[in-house]
Amino acid sequence: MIVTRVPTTPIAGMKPGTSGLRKKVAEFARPHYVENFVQSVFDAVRPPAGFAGLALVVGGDGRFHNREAIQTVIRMAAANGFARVIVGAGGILSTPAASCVIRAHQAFGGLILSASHNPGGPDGDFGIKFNAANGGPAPERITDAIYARTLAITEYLTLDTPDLDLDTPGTRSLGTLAVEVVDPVADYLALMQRLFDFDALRALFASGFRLRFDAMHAVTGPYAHAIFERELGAPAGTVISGTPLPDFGGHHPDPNLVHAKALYDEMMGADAPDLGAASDGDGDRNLIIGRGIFVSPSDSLAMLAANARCAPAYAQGLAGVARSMPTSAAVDRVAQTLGIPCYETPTGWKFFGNLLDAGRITLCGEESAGTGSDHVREKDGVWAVLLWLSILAARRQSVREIAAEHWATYGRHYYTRHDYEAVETEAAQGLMEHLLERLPRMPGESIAGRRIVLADDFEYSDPVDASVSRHQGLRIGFADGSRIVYRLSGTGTSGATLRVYIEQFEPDPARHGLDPQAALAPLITLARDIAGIPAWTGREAPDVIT
Ligand code: G16
Repeated sequence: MIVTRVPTTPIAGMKPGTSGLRKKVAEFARPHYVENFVQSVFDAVRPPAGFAGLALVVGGDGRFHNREAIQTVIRMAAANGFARVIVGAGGILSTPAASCVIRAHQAFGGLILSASHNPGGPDGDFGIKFNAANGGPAPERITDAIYARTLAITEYLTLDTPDLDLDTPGTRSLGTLAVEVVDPVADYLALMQRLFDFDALRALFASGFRLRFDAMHAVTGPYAHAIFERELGAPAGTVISGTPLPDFGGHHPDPNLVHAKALYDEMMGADAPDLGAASDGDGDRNLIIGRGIFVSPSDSLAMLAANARCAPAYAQGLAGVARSMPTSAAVDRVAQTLGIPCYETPTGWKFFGNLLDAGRITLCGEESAGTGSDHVREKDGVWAVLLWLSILAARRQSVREIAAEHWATYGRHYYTRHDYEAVETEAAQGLMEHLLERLPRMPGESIAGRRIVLADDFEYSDPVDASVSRHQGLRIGFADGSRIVYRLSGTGTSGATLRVYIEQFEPDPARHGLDPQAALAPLITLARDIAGIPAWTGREAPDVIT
């Protein structure tokens, strides 16, 4: 095996964001771009004894540029001395499945090629992230080291070899590297069979229960066809848009009420199925809609936590739960009732890793449509649907009935997120800096009849490794328990995306049936006015409301 050492120079802007490096495809397609980043990852994580004897998992969500990038990664893994690469057939592995495969095969780690819910195709986005041996996204100290390496890189190691056949399962050699092409679904399906009672779920479908799962022409198609239709006996057609396409069929694979509008409309229609669900580009997010009712991700997390015992994996109860800071406090109330701890972390799944590894939490989730458990170290869209199905099978009630009972028991956290996308970066930063500067004077002030009791820049001290993460979002809390949070997204690729998270607690069951936008209208206006959003951004209204 002749290793080629290619001289290179640093390329600016390779700082990993909320979840790895995400850029336009055109950027990733530049000469040396993928190579510089992958070599920087290898250099940052290389053990003292090198990669000899170690396995690397590689897979992606099938988006445009996936196949080219995977061939590059495999050549570089061989040149850098890995013993094995485990790659999903066709270059496909959903993000949770990649996490599962890393853990199942005791791999050193994995490279996941995805820009998640971001649009795909030649003009869309691409991304790469490194997951460690626990199956989870690299923590900040590793992503910081990777970034530092991208600024100092002088060469990368590769081979001058033709592309490998990655479509046929089996093992082939590339120099001293064994390349194992595996069924992307097999390990993941085996794990789901251990977590859930597949017989009970088969009985649910046999009783006429109807699910509609929109795979959005993204990576969950093969998983959903295999699990819902073939294993659990849901009729053909249960899974729609189930073939992964490089451009996601021209759609935006973000399972929210804007991009999964057709599913939403079907679920609000006269003959709606019992459960509607969707997942995103790389299969880690989930959207849950019951017949006639959308369940917000924050509520879904709370309802899953309250009912997790319905699935065998969680029958013994939960060790604890966690949510990202902007996620509503609905799950906090469930934790309080269950008498278990509830942790508040910054946005980003990587922050749950230590808590899961230490056994402090069993379930966690985020407002950004992510829910997961200690079964892998990523959020998991198909798993979330299986847990909802388990609850519906056990309780024999509709989603609407379960939600109404939940709110009657715990109260309802009305919640919405308003996104202002592709805002000029300087304007967005100016808005945040101006607000940050005013925060210390806010506590004690009253605005529009609401007294501010908390105003800060969220900071997280990890209880396991004591690392501190600063500047994780600006919070303004009011005496009545309502809250506004401002953050700049760490996953966008055009300008800045301003996220405004708005939450208000409603204890009175007589007021639980309102439309969230109506229930929150005064607070939404307040959020706009406090930050001066139109003046800074030139926008009168958000681009996406979830
Ligand atoms: C990623 C992260 C999530 C985060 C989300 C939104 O999700 O894994 O933890 O909540 O981005 O982040 P931001 O608000 O910074 O855009 P995904 O599904 O894109 O990998």
